[in-house]
Amino acid sequence: MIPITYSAEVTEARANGAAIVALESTIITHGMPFPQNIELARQVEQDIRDAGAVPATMAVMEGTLHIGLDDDQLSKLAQAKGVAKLSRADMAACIATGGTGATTVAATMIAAQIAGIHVFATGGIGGVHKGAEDSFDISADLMELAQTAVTVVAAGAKAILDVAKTLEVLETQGVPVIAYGQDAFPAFWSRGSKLKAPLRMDNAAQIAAAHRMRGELGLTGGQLVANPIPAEAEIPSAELAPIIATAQADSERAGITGKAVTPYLLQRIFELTEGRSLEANIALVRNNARLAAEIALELGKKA
Ligand code: PSU
Ligand code: MN
Repeated sequence: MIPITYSAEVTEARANGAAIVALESTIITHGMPFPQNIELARQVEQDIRDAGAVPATMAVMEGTLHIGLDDDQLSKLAQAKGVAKLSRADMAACIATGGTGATTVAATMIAAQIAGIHVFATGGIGGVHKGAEDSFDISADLMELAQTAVTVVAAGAKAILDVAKTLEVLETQGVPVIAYGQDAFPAFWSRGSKLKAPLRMDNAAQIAAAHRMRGELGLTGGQLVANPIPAEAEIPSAELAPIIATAQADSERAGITGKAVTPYLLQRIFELTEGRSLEANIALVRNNARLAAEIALELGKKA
């Protein structure tokens, strides 16, 4: 049996068949500094409630899988040191040994599926890292999208990744990549990019219908919705390119590998932009939460 706990509001939402949106916790523990991380975590949950759905932030705490955290738990996690970063490979061991860990996109999708939650909002997904032809560093998030039926709303992929290779792997793995309201695949801090997204949809109802149809066709896996950052929060990619290159070089020089790579790069970029990247990050996560709530509400309607 899985040691599992549902927050009070998620328990109520499940009983009433209300729309629920999953949220990850690695963005809180490894993606942003304190106290902005807890402020964002609370704000995003409230955005989801304001949009008429219920938030479920996922985490493993002392060996229990939490589907939804109360404010105390959220605040504890945001300030805890040495929290594990859980992907598909780590989740069972963490729960079985009574550990505490934050869920990445992959682990959050697994938790969502266990709880019967179909929609998940985050900032950026993991992907194929630059230089992956040597390092083989490809996030387990991509393979999770290929096998777990959750629609993930993100703002595209950060330029710390090789975005073209990331799109190729998603195509190979049969993951629909849907740009929201535009043709271009958004580049996280910027709305546009030179890359065209394979699919485009202009409203939440279409995304919900496509999610449902994949289930009817018996296709495993989820969908990636790439939602461009709001125009007023955008940072031009030319400004960030040299900063990302510096972060990358620092990471190599420091010999960072494995699951430490993404948190290291994110932290370096926050430092090098003196927090400017953080403001954009917050705006896009909130924007993704609102769209995810709309999709969850659409999925809740009788087809
Ligand atoms: N990209 C971001 N912010 C993040 C992450 C990625 O822009 O917080 C986190 C997510 O939790 C994602 C994880 O699932 O990093 C990917 O880590 P890795 O590349 O080690 O698979
Ligand atoms: Mn990796």
